[in-house]
Amino acid sequence: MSDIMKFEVENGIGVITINSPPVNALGVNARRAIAEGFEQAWADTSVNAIVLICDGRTFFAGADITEFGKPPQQPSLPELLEFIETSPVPSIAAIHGTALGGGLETALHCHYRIATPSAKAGLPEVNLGLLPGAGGTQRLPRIVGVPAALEIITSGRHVSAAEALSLGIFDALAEEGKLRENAISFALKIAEEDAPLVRVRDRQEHVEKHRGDQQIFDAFRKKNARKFRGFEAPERIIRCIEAATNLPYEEGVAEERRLFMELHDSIKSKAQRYVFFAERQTSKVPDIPKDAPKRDVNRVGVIGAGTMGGGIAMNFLNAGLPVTLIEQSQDALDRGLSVIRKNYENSAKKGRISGEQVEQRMALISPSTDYNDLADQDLIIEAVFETMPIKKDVFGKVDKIAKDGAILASNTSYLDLDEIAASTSRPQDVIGLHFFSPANVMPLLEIVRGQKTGTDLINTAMKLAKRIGKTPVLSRVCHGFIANRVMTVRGKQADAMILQGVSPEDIDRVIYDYGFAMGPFQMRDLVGLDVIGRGSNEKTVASELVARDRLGQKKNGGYYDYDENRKATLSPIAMDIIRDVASEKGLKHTPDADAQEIIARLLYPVVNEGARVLDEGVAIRASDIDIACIKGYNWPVYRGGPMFWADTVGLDKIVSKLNALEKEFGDAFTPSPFLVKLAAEGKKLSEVSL
Ligand code: T1G
Repeated sequence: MSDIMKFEVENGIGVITINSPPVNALGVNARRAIAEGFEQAWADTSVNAIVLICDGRTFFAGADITEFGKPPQQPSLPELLEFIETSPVPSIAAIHGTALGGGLETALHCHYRIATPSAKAGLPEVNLGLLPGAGGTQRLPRIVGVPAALEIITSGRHVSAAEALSLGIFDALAEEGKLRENAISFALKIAEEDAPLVRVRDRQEHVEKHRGDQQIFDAFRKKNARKFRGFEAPERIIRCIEAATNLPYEEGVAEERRLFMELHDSIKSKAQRYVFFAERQTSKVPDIPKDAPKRDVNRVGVIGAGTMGGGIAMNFLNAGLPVTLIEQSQDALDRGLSVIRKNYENSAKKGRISGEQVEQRMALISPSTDYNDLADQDLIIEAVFETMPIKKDVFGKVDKIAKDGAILASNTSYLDLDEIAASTSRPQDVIGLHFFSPANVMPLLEIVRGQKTGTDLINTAMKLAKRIGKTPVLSRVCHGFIANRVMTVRGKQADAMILQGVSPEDIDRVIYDYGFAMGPFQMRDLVGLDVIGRGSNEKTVASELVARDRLGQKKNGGYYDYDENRKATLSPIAMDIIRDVASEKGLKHTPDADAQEIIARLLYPVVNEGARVLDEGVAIRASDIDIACIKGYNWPVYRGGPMFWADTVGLDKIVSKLNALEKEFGDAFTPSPFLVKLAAEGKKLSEVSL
């Protein structure tokens, strides 16, 4: 008898309850328990209908992702679902929380679905580089129709209960908190009606009307080509839905199985499944238990209402937290406030928030030019100019004003937090909260732990990150912390390569083809060369472009010239500057570099720097570095990040190439001894954890 399944009969309704924390994932024990429950229900002649429900936080949230890649255990999910669908009595799935992936597929093998108003449904397998592999691609179109199924399955989004009801995914809504009771009543009504049992698989009306219609699929592919670029799952999902439309169910589900296994065995899906767990590891700090003390944060102060300060403030406003926004002058404050308002109004125009929410959030701001207004804030974040004297001055002032126990945070992107902390009387209350621009958009939040930062502060910051919808990554103090430090080497090598005669266009194309949204030079033109090159005194191509007032897309072009449609063509002026700077530096021309060479020159040093970051204890695990690069620099998720990707390339191959590059170009390529050791021992870089 399974200890995670309870079977009870109430008024002739057999209630199967599964309780398999944390999310009732459909691991082998849950699958066997469900089978047992249905067998008990069918053996009980008093049972006229069956309710399948879960205890805990949610209905089945999908297959157990930890089982992927391991030897399959019977019954497989498809086998289980085919089994429960043979039910001779009506089966009703009672849904709360998030019925996702295999969880929703389980519900689609029941005759009916009832849910709480707060429940959500979805087939998010695409986020794992997979597709619904237990009939979801064949059944959802049979309920919601082809267009909606294409959008829901390729986006992987959660569908609200109200939308699910209107689409027919749910047949009824229960009262919040009365799911079990309402599901039993619903089952009683169904049993009394004694209507013929219709299986989802037998419903043809929604798919028949698109039979033979190739256009709907081709148009969908075309519309989403940019979004799907580099991913393998969306195209296979579309093919499954084509099969659902044009083939009998059995053939369609066989095609789904075949395409699922192709994805399951692919490196890109393994990378995305790795990222799924990696992003859930980042908030786990080995020396800080989850229940460690933390501080309450209900009021936030932000010093600096510029691009970063305004964006940072918006994160807290979005979470409903009041923000005291400090600037040096009323003009600067007004400018900052108008940018925040404009950002919100743009979101409202796009329908992301309502006009009322714009006003609610703006009303949470207390603008001020007086530091004394920070006296009762729980958390004070400075986002002032990135120079140590200014940071120290700000922290010195805040130290005198902030209440005891206030958290004093710096948004510095590379300065020494310990030195900043030392300018206060309370280094244990000082932490780095490094947001990535645009701060209200980019999901990465590097939490910088100083030598004296209190563990309760770390715990508080980890929970605060989740509260404001950020992915936290813990970093010790070093120049550039994690994401900027490892990704800066890519930029350095890109600069070196163009001075050795490799075209910026070739470099950008190779990096784009690897999966980044754009290459380093296109990115600089987009961000603005005056921003990129700020603070550097060295004569570089970028500084020369700025000197000629070529700031990138925003002014006169940069590495590229742009037509009225922003179509880029490599700029002859930039090429002249490159040749001038190269000849001044006396750099030798490198033979034409092919894509493989460009990838090695730009990305192997990133891997190498990541190994150093690990070896120095700056990051607590390799997968944190991957998450930092994915969430901070849009490293393609289907590559898994630099650490995971390095394992797919082979550490020994990377080390030997670095050795060769070191001989040719010097110590920028000297392999990290830690990387050399891992390669020699045949270990995986992505599995390194403190
Ligand atoms: N399998 C195994 N563990 C899972 C899991 C899953 N499907 N979902 C969550 N967990 C763990 C997670 O690692 C964490 O563990 C804990 O549960 C809480 O998760 C055949 C092939 C359900 C919305 O993709 O989207 O079905 O860190 O921190 O923020 O067609 O988890 O505590 O040890 O995310 O409240 C499809 C994935 C699978 C859903 C809850 N299903 N999960 O979010 O908590 S493939 C999914 C989520 C499939 C079939 C196919 C979220 C959540 P720990 P959490 P949360």
